[in-house]
Amino acid sequence: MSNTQQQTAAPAPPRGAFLVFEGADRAGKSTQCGLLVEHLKAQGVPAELWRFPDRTTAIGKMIDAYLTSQAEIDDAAVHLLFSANRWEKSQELQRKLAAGTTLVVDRYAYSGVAFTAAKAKPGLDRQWCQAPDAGLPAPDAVFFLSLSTEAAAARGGYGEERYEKADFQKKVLEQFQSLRGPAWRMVDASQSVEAIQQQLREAAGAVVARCARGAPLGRLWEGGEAGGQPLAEISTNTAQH
Ligand code: DGP
Repeated sequence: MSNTQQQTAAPAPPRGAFLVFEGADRAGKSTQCGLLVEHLKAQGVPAELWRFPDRTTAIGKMIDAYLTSQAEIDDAAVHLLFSANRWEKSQELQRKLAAGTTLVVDRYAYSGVAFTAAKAKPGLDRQWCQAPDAGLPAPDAVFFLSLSTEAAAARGGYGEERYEKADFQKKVLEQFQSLRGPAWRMVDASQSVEAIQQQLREAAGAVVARCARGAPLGRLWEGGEAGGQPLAEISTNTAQH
């Protein structure tokens, strides 16, 4: 970069943080997301809770019909619907972040890849599964709530929806493992709600502060695919993205 370019480069504007929660069903994502949003608001950080799939849109209603087994949709087609559901919200998502709102998002494109790849259908490999989400805003942090299928089942069993079966959830967990990237923070979800929330608050606070200083928003899948660390390790290394 030349001297002139260095002098004219404007500092990146402050923005909200894009925090994604992932994990298998029953890991406690919704509870932790809700608690984190309330905490951030109480701290004076503008924050909203989002979730994918967003079942309120026209595309989301098709996804809901599929998940509740009221509709059968081809595996490739439904994969593209889940991705389209994220794309249709992406402009609003970026506007909110730019306006300084932190978004706590329950599931994102990682679920998209893991759930379809776990079906192990010919032609629907990892690369194919990732392609439709390429270019979406990348989260500043992915909090992965890690819980064994056995522990999840012990929490009262799975629900009625299409994917809520132990053997399938095991395959989904395997797929998630191979998606771990540098922005991931692994959280042991077998701990108490309070203990998990405390760790999340500390880790999220550091990410919110980094984004308030103007860290640039990335794009999927430009962040590399390796390097996720356990949450305990990142508390001494919060600058890592
Ligand atoms: P939830 O509302 O978080 O319980 O999610 C509904 C179900 O849909 C859950 O079993 C996970 C699954 N799911 C979430 N996102 C995607 C996606 O993008 N693709 C697929 N195939 N499944 C998804």
